[in-house]
Amino acid sequence: MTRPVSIGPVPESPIGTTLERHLLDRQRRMPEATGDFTGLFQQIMLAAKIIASRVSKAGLSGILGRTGTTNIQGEQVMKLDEFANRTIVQIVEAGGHVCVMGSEEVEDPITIPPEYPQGKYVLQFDPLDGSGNIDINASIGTIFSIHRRLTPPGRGSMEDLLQKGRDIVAAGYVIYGSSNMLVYSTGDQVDGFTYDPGVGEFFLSHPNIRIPERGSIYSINEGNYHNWSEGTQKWVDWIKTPNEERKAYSHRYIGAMVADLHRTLLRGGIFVYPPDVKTRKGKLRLLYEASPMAFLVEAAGGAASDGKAPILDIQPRELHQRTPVFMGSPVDVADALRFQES
Ligand code: AHM
Ligand code: MG
Repeated sequence: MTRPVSIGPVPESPIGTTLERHLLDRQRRMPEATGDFTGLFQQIMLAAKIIASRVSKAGLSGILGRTGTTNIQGEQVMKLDEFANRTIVQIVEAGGHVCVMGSEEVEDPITIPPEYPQGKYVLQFDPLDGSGNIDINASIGTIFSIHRRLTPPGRGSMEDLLQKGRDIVAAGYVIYGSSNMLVYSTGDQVDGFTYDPGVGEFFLSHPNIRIPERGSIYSINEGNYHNWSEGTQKWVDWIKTPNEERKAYSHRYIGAMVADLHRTLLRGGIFVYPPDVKTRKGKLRLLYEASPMAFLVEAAGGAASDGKAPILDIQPRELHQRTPVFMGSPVDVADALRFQES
């Protein structure tokens, strides 16, 4: 007779909190919720998984793409940012939860085809931010924000898109890095979820992210030094010089806003894209880059300014409007802004 083999105590359930569960728990706590928001978010989550899968094969599609314009299935090889844009549009437009979308890749508002319902939300996104990093296999991301529509039921319009960041219902980003993460907020707190490719789910890994009061890293494209105002130049000279209160700050610049701000959220410090001294304009786009990130930074206890006012209070006038950006730990942002006044 064979003796039973002891397998020890039954292990605890390894199941963590999935993003799906997190959204449903939130929905249940709001009795007036219709499930529309959760539905839209689930579509964004699906798009993120599809984009992540394609991004992880980016080097491969480059090799295949070099031999001609078709891949081995005989399909056109699309640029990754175009692919990301189409993925989000096609999934969300059919979902029935939005009435109009705005994307960095598309000049005009993206309306919903008549065969689909017109929803009550407005989605704005940068499908693949930092796309210059694709070819060198460095981090890139997707940024998004959700507003309620302002116009009555029917087709959405530009008016729905030109809303302040302060009125965002939810914003987030997906970072495609050494692991893929989705970080989002509805304004009360910021939560981060890491993607487990084996399971195909995002799991809560960074609950309630709080940005440190002050960091030790500044992040700016210093190659533009000679295009900056004297105030910005003096601030950078000051921050990289040690004084009696602190060491010199370290400099880090990945060149993808999502990645630079992801580090800033977790470690503290400051990310800056200042105005050009001649044009007085910034590079980053207000509606689908600066505003969603400012919403997350403020929700995590940080500050986000265009140099004069909070980014979330800027009234947008154009879909692709640009703005200067000073974001991060509240003390570091306050220091940078003091130099802007000089
Ligand atoms: P993109 O959306 O076309 O990729 O451009 C935005 C990116 C940001 O992610 C990044 O912070 C910035 O542009 C980098 O610009 P620069 O190369 O001028 O430093
Ligand atoms: Mg971008």
